Amino acid sequence: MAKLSIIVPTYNEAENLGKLAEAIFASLARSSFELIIVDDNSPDGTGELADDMASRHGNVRVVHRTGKLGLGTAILEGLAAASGDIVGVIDADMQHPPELLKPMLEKAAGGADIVIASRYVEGGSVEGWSFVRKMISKGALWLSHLFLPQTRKVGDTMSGYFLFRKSVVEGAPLNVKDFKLLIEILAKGKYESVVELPYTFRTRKSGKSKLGSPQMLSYVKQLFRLSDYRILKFMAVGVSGILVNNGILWLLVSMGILPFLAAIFSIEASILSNFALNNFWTFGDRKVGNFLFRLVKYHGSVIVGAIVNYVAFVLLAAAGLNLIIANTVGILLGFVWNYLLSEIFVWRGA
Ligand SMILES: Nc1nc2c(ncn2[C@@H]2O[C@H](COP(=O)(O)OP(=O)(O)OP(=O)(O)O)[C@@H](O)[C@H]2O)c(=O)[nH]1
Ligand SMILES: [Mg+2]
Repeated sequence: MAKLSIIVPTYNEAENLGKLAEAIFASLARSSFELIIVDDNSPDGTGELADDMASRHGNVRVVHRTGKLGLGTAILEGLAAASGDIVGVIDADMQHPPELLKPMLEKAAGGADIVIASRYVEGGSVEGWSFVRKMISKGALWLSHLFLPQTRKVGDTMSGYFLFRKSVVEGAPLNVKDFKLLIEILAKGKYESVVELPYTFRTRKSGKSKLGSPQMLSYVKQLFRLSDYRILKFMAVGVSGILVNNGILWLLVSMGILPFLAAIFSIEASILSNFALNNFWTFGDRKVGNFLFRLVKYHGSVIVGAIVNYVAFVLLAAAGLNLIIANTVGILLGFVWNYLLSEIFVWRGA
């Protein structure tokens, strides 16, 4: 069987590490594996405890770092030290059941490129989380699916407990100043099959959690970066559309064309320019379906907003408002309409 390198990042886990190691040894008794503990100079003596374990077991190694440099880079240092063909990551605090390692390793040995211990597939769950923490986790999961289509088939993209073939990440530039390595691997790795095994994420029994709002911010930054800043591009295109719409309206009216005719052309021009920019820039990496069909679909998705824009413009202009102001109000109303339609019609909840 292929060799497994298990990376355990630790910061102040002295109360947990012994138990964890014992459980891992029990679960993998008949497999070839090494345990790599990456400790960030924990004040509670986790590092010394790890050294002691390494002196008693030939397959335990310790990477000492100078201070609390973060979970993401700790795992990467463990990865650099790993000699196995399959690499695993597990938390030290017993929230990840070590007995699942055996079935996970079997899946990997059976050909899966990535094996994820998952809270969000049939049979998985979380224990003792507040409503707010559940919502944050679900929201974060939803964001990863929204931004990174490669992750959409994965139920628990935020898992910190997973195995992968080392070949999956060979040549992939893993940039984990941010902290969710699995998402980085799903976005940049080379893999075909991903398997998820359910587990229950237990409450922490000893030690303290190290998570807070800086991690959430760095997660959002990670998604922005991995999605090639798509949402920001989309917003920039929206702003450019306002300029195109108003610019062409102004041009046509100053050439003597009647405003209610000019607005039709200016609105259509902004739809076309938004489409072109989104097609070749925002979504330039996605060539799905035929160009003309995409153009038709885009019109379908913005047509009602465009009509709202037009009607508002005609009414406000007829009431004597400055044409550019009338049109800008129309554009914003069209946007609000599109949003409301999505909220209460397209994605209406139960
Ligand atoms: N080396 C290293 N390990 C870290 C660092 N931060 C966290 N860890 C370890 O990473 C694992 C996960 O951290 P936790 O604080 O348990 O995060 P969590 O499980 O999402 O949060 P809780 O549910 O509150 O436990 C644990 O094994 C920690 O000891 C760090 O800066 N450096
Ligand atoms: Mg934890």
